[in-house]
Amino acid sequence: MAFETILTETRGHVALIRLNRPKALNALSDQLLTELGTALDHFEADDAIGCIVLTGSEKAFAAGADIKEMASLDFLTAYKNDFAHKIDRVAACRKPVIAAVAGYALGGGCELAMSCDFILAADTAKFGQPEITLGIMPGMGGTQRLTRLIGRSKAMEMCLTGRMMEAAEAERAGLVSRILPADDLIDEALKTAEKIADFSLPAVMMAKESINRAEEIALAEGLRFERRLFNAMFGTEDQKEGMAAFMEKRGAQFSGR
Ligand code: CO8
Repeated sequence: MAFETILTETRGHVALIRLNRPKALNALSDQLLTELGTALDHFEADDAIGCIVLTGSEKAFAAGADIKEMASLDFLTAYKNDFAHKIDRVAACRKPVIAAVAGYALGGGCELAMSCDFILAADTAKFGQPEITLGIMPGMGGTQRLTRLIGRSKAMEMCLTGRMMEAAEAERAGLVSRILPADDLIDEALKTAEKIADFSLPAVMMAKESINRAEEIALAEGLRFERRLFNAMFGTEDQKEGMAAFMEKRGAQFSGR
């Protein structure tokens, strides 16, 4: 696949997507979000891929939506084109997507990272929702996902002041799952992704789907949803293989069936 604003590669069963607009600190242009969506379509459809890592550069995961592109937008164009909806493709990906964040993850960049399934952060990572300093508010999930992840008080403070959060605070607050030395970020993210990709793909996809449901519905319905997916697992060859391997004291070889 040839893209202008992202780079893609595969390593075994893992796909690595790198945001690549270095001169603009990976600002999320319309083209970048379109290309990202196309890459996700491709990797989601590729049976050989079990997990996707999304990353940026050492300096910036992404410094937000492209301000230069947005500056002259009028209401009707913004409303009709609904540029922000393109980020929905990330959360809609049925395979796991890990955000590997180094440097700035600001505005739409923070929102993009939060659209992934979890965030591995370099010790250099800085998260923020600085839209308020531009005379706007978050528009790609910042007021919603950030609030669910770190709670109302911190989300409110970050969105109302635009202050940045360092990696350590982000981990304490529950925004990121782990902090890694910057030099190890990509290797560790790929290792984590390989581990996930080696498991049963249907089990991974259903676990992801079920956890995502937890954010949308009440507990009793969520538990019923989980139970239905759990019972469905007994229709897979991978369940037979996983449990047989345990009893035979050997490693499981999952086929994704
Ligand atoms: N958009 C466009 N260009 C950018 C962006 C951006 N978000 N961020 C950085 N750049 C560009 C700079 O303009 C500069 O380009 P040039 O060399 O041509 O002037 C280049 O990247 C390097 O940036 P700096 O020189 O500013 O680098 P510094 O190291 O001095 O500063 C910062 C780094 C602190 C990250 C600084 O660049 C900054 O504050 N950037 C803007 C951060 C921001 O406000 N992000 C929020 C954007 S709004 C948003 O994301 C809304 C999401 C909802 C969208 C809904 C769509 C309709």
